[in-house]
Amino acid sequence: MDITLVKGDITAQAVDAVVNAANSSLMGGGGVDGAIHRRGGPDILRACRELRAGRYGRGLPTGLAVATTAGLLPARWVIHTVGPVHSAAEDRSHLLASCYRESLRVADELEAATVAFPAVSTGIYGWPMDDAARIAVAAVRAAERSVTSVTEVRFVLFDSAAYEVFAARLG
Ligand code: AR6
Repeated sequence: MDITLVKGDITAQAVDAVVNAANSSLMGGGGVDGAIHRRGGPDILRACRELRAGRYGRGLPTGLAVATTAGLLPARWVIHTVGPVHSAAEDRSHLLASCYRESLRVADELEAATVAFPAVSTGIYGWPMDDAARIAVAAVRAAERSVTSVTEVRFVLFDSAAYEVFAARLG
């Protein structure tokens, strides 16, 4: 499995699966979530509503992941995951690691080969970039042994500062 880095917009990635930094409601929001729903069109929200009417009636728990159509995005699926809000009082890093692990498990179930991740929890949810990069890289490397179909994990960083932090972590 290759781990690659791109500076840019996650909604422009031509991959099998794009990961969304969603919230439990699955009803959209700002940041990556807003961009994905804007560019992907109403089919994604429709699919999220069906999940809320069915299996995820109480919302998608933090650290888990679920797939929908990617609508008009140049991808086949959106995998929605809910990152933890950063807390100085409590160590929630296992939940952030779980977002990467669970998203890759869902991607593998779909037989996706290429998966693009944003830096989950580093925007509105306030996670410091360097710590988030450390957790993300470790979680993806740890998942490497259990995935069979995924051949590329692409971290898509929105700005140069985030890109440099991930590049340093990847070595
Ligand atoms: N492509 C790639 N990265 C992006 C993009 C983009 N188009 N837009 C923002 N980023 P965030 P979170 C970066 O806030 O912290 C939503 O309201 C951004 O600079 O999208 O997990 C949800 O509904 C940051 O580094 O996600 C939730 O309520 C990173 O992506 C909440 O925000 C993640 O920022 C989730 O917050």
